[in-house]
Amino acid sequence: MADGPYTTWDPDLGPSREADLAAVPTFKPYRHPAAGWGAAIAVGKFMVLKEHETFIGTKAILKMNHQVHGFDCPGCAWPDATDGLVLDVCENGIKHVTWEMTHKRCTPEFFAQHTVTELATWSSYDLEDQGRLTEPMVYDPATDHYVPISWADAFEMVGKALRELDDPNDAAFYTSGRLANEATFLYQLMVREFGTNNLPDCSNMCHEASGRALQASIGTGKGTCDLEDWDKTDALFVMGINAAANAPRMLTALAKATKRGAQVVHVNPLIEAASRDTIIPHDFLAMATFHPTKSGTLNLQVRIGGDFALIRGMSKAVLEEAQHNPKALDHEFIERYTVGFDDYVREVENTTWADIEKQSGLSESLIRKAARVYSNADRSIISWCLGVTQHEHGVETIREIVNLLLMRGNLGREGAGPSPVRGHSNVQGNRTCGIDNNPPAEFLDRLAKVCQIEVPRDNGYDVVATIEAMQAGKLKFFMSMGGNFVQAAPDSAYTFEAFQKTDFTVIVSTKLNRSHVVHGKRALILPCIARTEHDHQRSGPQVISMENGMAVVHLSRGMKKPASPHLLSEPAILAGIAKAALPQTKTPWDHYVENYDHIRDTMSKVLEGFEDYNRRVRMGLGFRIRQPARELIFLTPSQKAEFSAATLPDTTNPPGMLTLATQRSQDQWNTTIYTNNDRYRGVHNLRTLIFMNKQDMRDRGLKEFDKVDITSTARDGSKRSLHEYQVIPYDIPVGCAAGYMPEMNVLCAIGDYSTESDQPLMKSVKVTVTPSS
Ligand SMILES: Nc1nc2c(c(=O)[nH]1)N[C@H]1C(S)=C(S)[C@@H](COP(=O)(O)OP(=O)(O)OC[C@H]3O[C@@H](n4cnc5c(=O)[nH]c(N)nc54)[C@H](O)[C@@H]3O)O[C@H]1N2
Ligand SMILES: Nc1nc2c(c(=O)[nH]1)N[C@H]1C(S)=C(S)[C@@H](COP(=O)(O)OP(=O)(O)OC[C@H]3O[C@@H](n4cnc5c(=O)[nH]c(N)nc54)[C@H](O)[C@@H]3O)O[C@H]1N2
Ligand SMILES: [Mo]
Repeated sequence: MADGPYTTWDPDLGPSREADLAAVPTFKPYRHPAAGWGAAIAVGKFMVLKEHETFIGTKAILKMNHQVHGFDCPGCAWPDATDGLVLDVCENGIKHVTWEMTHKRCTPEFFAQHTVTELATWSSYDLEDQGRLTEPMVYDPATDHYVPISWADAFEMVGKALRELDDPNDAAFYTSGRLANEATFLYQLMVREFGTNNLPDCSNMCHEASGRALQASIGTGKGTCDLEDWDKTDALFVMGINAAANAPRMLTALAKATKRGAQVVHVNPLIEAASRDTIIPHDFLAMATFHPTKSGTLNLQVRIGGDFALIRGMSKAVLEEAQHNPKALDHEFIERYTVGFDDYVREVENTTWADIEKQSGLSESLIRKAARVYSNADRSIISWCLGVTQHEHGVETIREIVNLLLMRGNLGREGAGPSPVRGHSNVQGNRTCGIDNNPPAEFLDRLAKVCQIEVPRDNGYDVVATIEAMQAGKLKFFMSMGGNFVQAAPDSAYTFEAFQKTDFTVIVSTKLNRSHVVHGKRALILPCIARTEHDHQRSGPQVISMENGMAVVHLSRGMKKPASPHLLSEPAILAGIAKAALPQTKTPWDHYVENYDHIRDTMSKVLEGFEDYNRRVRMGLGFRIRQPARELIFLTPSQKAEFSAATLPDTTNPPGMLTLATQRSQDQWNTTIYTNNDRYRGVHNLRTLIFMNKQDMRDRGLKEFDKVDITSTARDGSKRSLHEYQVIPYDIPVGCAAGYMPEMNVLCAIGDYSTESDQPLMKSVKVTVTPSS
């Protein structure tokens, strides 16, 4: 098969290395505890050297995640501590806030100095390093520059473009998971009133599999656990999460668990830093005495894609134990609350240990050991993130996780249940508040009734379908609330080309990124107030709210003067666009923006679980959205929790190939790259790398830091390549490899998404690795 046509982009996205000649790549396996002083020093360096923001940073950090007066950390969706911890922050969050509060400004003067063609050659780091965007800008094709435009003209430009479309489905509206609930609700209202469900979002690449699996198994698309459950469980399984880097505040929960004698089992092809020990960052005594606490009791180094087999093996061991131990299963629970158990048992019995070992890459004895941990625990939680979801069989794997939990009644009681770890700080709230390209009919009915609009009923485009529609010339208009669509999406070169075919791209954002410099024929950059900043409207200062990864809805209050006097809030931008696009609208857009309580009043009528929203969200820690499955009410067709009975799939590699997982370094936030370091994996000054097992290196005649070309083969046979990546020998199973998103998105073929979840297969790219010529 010939090379595919879209193989031309070889990105190096971190800080330019030429700028610092001393910055030679180094690698030395990391052996220290996670968090602790390493993190504190990293934060200090970041704030002082990079952003010169020590003072602002410190003040802001004291307000971050503060139970009553603070703003919600924009870093991730991990819930805030509920046990009176005043300073529940982490390295990530501090970097994230400092990044947002930078003193640097990306002004019209900057845009006057650089053509967009030139900016497109810059690294992602250099683009964002220009600082906060200050004014609305429009692309001028005559000069190839972005030039200032007034808000009124920008709104009219968008409104006119939307009014002139033949079909509302010729437009798509993307959301990245930071958008607060209030803006989210206005956004989907505008889009649906306009007439489409084309609402792709970052969840399409993230936890779509979790939502679909949990919906099918237990009738709610969310996990059932909260932080108190994490604090009470006896066995905690952490699958496919790089906790120290991506959800650092989870380290505290893991350390607390081992301290009280709970088991913490890590399932990951890589031995990540969180699986060993941590110095709890806000335990001052531990910090002062360098005292580490264990954050893991067992490591299971599965093959990439081997999680289904591991869980199947654990189920098999539990069922075998049940033959002589009546307590191994919770018969009463199975009988009362579930259906499909017998079919599941048959399927498990039909799965051989040989297949389980082959597919998981783990020995039967190790799997039995994990099963004993599970069986010996009264209460178990299984949590997971992208290592489980971004696979062809993500949905079936999560359903298998639920099967295992159901067998021992680990649902609907304290300290037990499924617990997906969400990414962006409000990604779960986005879905709750209506960002869904396949919206449930009941939601649309209520929206139509309360807001008195006609709603579109056809399903809309997700991320991949949006890109395909762009390529086909069908998508004329693209708008994005936050995020970095072109850089986060799979198949970079293909996606760039698709994006550039679009007539008009409108990006609401805080900093310059790739989605502004790879752009549609017409393009607008609309800069907004960030979460850390005051949002003042006609009725006075406003508060906004988010839902964390454990379904708690809580307030966030910005504290800093906005980065520029020309910025508008996200609700104000949406209202401006809505009024211009919908001349007949009866929706009271100005009334909504004047006081966000008005938005919440409407939301409380449309969204289940949001009754009395304005009052409840102002109570101390906010409120938890009711989770029927937690109360053993199952909104499934059978009204019970449903066992699935999938056949164990074959996920082994084609001969000569490796399975590559594309993931984050410790020092990046999705497409935002802070440095070229990955402290917890011992790598410095290098992102264009591939982690490989030494055996796989020997087979290919490769040594540490050797340069290689990586070529992926898609399901349709097309190939994509990256060149001159450097090899790092790593403790990872034979046949598996890992490297960084978003550089490696070049290798993710657009057509390679899961048939179960529609998620791009970002953790199982089939590649060959050869020495660079
Ligand atoms: N610092 C930082 N924090 C973040 C983010 C960030 O970019 N930077 N992003 C946020 C977002 S949006 C999200 S969704 C989350 C993502 O959080 P994670 O899911 O932790 O993200 P990844 O870095 O993609 O890492 C996935 C983990 O899965 C493992 N893995 C890969 N393949 C497999 C597999 O087949 N099975 C198993 N069991 N494990 C596997 C990898 O070794 C890695 O540890 O983090 C959020 N928090
Ligand atoms: N290969 C590969 N690709 C992946 C993944 C992977 O694991 N592997 N992970 C996927 C996942 S889980 C996700 S979530 C996506 C991430 O995809 P996105 O959410 O689209 O990307 P981010 O990098 O988080 O977006 C960063 C930009 O958001 C803007 N921004 C920041 N704060 C605000 C704000 O308050 N308001 C507004 N309007 N804009 C703001 C800034 O301009 C910044 O440049 O990437 C996906 N892509
Ligand atoms: Mo994500």
